[in-house]
Amino acid sequence: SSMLGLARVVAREDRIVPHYQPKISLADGRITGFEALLRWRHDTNGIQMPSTVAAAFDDYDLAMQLGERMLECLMRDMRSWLDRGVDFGSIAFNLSPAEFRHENLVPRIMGKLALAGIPPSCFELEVTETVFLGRSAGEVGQTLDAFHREGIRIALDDFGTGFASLTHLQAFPVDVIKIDRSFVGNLSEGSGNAAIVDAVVGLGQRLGMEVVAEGVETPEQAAYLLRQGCGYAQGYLFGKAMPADDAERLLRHPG
Ligand code: G
Ligand code: G
Ligand code: MN
Ligand code: NA
Repeated sequence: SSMLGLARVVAREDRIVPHYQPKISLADGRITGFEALLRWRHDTNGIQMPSTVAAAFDDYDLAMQLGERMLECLMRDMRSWLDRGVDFGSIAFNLSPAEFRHENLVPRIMGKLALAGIPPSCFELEVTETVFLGRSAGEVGQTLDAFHREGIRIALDDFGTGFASLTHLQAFPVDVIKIDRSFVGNLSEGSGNAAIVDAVVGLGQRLGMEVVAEGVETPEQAAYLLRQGCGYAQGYLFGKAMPADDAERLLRHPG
């Protein structure tokens, strides 16, 4: 399709411009890290969203190529920040199911971090429950355990929208639960979403996992989440995904 053709061009040429969305600690409003989100530069139309190449993430080779380019950009940005003493916390990378299936996933990523001299504690992987599709729990567990042993934190993304979530939380070394933004939209007391958010926050606390609420857009939502004991948040209230330079400026001059 033309979307795959476009993705091929994006992967081949030097067009990827990773954007970084701040993740903040609700207790003190401080930035604890960023989620890296794919963006690419169109010759005339400016910065493009990942939806323009979404089909590429279902194509094994293209997903690998885009992931590879993204990772190169992230290593470069993290190296530059470390060199200049910019404390960015940790950068979270979204791992596509295709990349997750790749045999050499763990050495591939650990090798890149080592080559760039990035401590594993500066890096986090976000996986959705789609990585479990068509694979045994054993296989998935081995990969996640291997990352974990290397000091890489694992976040379960879009939590609550997938399937068998509770099983996964117990069976795998999950450090972070990201509550999908569809549950954060309407948090008025007594709403169904509030019940779901409360339950997931409680689950995270009991299981010793960090909980991040996604898609926080209003101070009321942030206040509700803080009251319920949710530790971290992402969303337009705190910042959209932004280029590396803007992320650095935000770190130097918060608020
Ligand atoms: O960046 P939004 O602003 O539009 O992201 C849309 C979707 O694309 C999200 O589900 C997000 O997880 C996914 N996405 C964004 N960047 C990446 C990436 O680098 N790799 C993968 N696999 N998915 C990404
Ligand atoms: O699926 P994943 O959680 O990786 O993707 C994050 C997506 O959510 C990106 O498309 C990002 O741009 C979007 N996003 C981040 N914060 C907000 C927000 O506060 N409101 C809305 N509507 N979307 C958001
Ligand atoms: Mn994500
Ligand atoms: Na998400």
